[in-house]
Amino acid sequence: MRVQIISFISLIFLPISAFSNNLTASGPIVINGENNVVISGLQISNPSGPCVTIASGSSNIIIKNNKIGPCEENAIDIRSSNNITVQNNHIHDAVGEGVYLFSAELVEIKNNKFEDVRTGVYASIASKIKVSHNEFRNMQGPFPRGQMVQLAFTNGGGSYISNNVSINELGYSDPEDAINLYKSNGTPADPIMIRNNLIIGGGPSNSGGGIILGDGGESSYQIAQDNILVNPGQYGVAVVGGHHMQLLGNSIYSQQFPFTNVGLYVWDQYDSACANITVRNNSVNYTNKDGLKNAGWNARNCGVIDGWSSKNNWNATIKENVAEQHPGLTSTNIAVISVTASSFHAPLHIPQNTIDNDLASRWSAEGEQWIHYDLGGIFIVSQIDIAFWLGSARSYAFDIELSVDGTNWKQVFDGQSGGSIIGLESFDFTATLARLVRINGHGSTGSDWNNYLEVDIIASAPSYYQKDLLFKGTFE
Ligand SMILES: [Ca+2]
Ligand SMILES: [Ca+2]
Repeated sequence: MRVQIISFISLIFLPISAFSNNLTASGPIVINGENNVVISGLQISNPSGPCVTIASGSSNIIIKNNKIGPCEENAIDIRSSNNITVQNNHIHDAVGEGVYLFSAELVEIKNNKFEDVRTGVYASIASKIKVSHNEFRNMQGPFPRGQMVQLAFTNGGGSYISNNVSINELGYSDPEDAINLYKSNGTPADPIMIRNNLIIGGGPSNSGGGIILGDGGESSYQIAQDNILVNPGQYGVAVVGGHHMQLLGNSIYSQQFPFTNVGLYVWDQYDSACANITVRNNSVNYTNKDGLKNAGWNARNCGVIDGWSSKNNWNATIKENVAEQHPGLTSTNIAVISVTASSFHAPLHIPQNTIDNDLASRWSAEGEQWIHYDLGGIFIVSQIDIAFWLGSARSYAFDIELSVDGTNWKQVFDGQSGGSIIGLESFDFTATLARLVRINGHGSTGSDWNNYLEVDIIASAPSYYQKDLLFKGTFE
């Protein structure tokens, strides 16, 4: 096996963070016509081309537990190869695609984090492409790239795009469609399935949006089901050609933006013999660029659309937290994956004491201080319970901020505890999508110390959402 690895000898002179997880720095890796290769534990970058290349009939290749980027071309470039697994990598800062597939078969891409790449996953002339449980943040485009996932000329059964989270922040990204199926065909028994994806953010493209089926025509047997879209861009979910297409149970919300047009539409854009389209159980609340509700548009050139007028909620009252109204949500006390604080009273009163389910242990910090929780995935947070030291004698002042991305924070609570409660006291607020929770403590009526015995974050996630399967890299 010809794997090129450039090892740094002078580890001591490098930033500690780069090696805190025992990744070995590496230049580009090329696998050419080889079988049974595992690429693991590397920090791979390339200032002049792709980071990882798999080519020429390679088979049984596993790429896992790597940090890949920056890359001057595609982060992972796979051509004419099969049986590839790309799992639990942090793929970032690629001028090209995160994973590029050409003439590839049986590729499973799961549990990765993609960040600042041109397109997350792009496949052309491919089959059996499985993309699930990944996080995609800030696709950089530009047009015609910029998708979270695009499958082009991908045919046959065994392909799906499911349980992924896409976050595109306006001003930090240039996405096109989050998910685009171009001239691709599933089978009657095994359609190409786009299911249970959470898509947050889109624009400013005037053409890109959420999920598009049948792009380019010459398409069939595709299903978009139970996806949640919040401000996804120019449109939410669409069929633009082909036959045997289904849009089922999607929740689509957008506020007004300069680029918003319509929530859900069916239009044979390519004179593609469009037929057998089903649109059922979708909920839409979508505002166009003129400030008018524009939930759905049927161009009426795909024949009778099953369910169009009677089986959808075109006047849904769902809001930005469209996910909270999704079926199957149950709020529970979330097991956070990490807690940090701006300060603590060493050595005893550490931040971890707020999540040990022990009302005898506490976090204490003097003055204006914050404590910060990472939920390990995006949840719908609606309530936080806090037990305070001497909570029945003192009223504590604090505010709560939530964030999906660690950049944009939304204050959901600003107030005081009751001052008469022993044990956990509940603080409710509008259900809000969040991965990160920050409580800013402002002391109490007793002193300027913040003393929290226990903090329970009450949240829910869509029923399909499996936090354990989301990216768990320990790379940063
Ligand atoms: Ca607890
Ligand atoms: Ca405790």
